[in-house]
Amino acid sequence: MANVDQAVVIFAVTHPAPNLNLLDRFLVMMERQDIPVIICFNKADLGDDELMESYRRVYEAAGYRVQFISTYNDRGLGELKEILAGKTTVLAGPSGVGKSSLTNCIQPRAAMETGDISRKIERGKHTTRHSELFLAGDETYMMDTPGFSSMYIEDLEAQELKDYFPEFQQFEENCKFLGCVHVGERVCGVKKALEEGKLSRSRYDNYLLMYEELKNKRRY
Ligand SMILES: Nc1nc2c(ncn2[C@@H]2O[C@H](COP(=O)(O)OP(=O)(O)OP(=O)(O)O)[C@@H](O)[C@H]2O)c(=O)[nH]1
Ligand SMILES: [Mg+2]
Ligand SMILES: [Zn+2]
Repeated sequence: MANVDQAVVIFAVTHPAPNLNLLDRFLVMMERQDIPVIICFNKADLGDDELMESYRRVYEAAGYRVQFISTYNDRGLGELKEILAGKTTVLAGPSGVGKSSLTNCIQPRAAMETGDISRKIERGKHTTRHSELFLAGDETYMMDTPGFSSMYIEDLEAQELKDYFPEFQQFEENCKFLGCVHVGERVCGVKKALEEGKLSRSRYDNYLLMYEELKNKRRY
């Protein structure tokens, strides 16, 4: 992803339901490459307000900008255009969330093919097969990409993972041990914050899953 200024990661609020584990993995990848991320939930026309607010709370608390959009009723598209203006942005996300639909909304000449999601398994059908870059305004470029369905974090020591969860940092001064990984340590500021509801449970649980995965990988 050379020469990219930022990534807009797109998930659907529903159809397909967002896989927050996949989102958190993507965020770690981008944090590692120092690429700013805007989190965009599409299909807001189908979304339940309470659910959408819960997503907003989790990710704004983690320090990310969260935008709700709909390519069907144009909700949030004006703000998204402002986010894109003057930058080169990669649109990333799982299949079927509306990346190509959004590309067509912003640059109708893109004429990207879009595809229904499978009703039965609620998954996209990998309609877009190659990444394509489009001019979307003055010095503004956007790249539509194929949907991803998994994300492997490589070449990372388990104990470094915490550095890519930006919201942990503010609580680390309350950790007793230097290099605390916030897993089994006694007197841990991050776990305390979690218990006090100052940190999102889903973010922390996904941290733990990734941590265990990275730790086990080292044994091979
Ligand atoms: N309800 C609703 N459906 C949408 C919206 N935007 C896109 N869709 C539908 O979602 C389906 C998938 O859209 P695409 O644009 O092909 O999704 P994609 O992310 O490009 O998928 P891949 O190319 O497979 O990665 C299509 O049936 C679209 O019509 C929206 O805002 N609301
Ligand atoms: Mg597509
Ligand atoms: Zn700790």
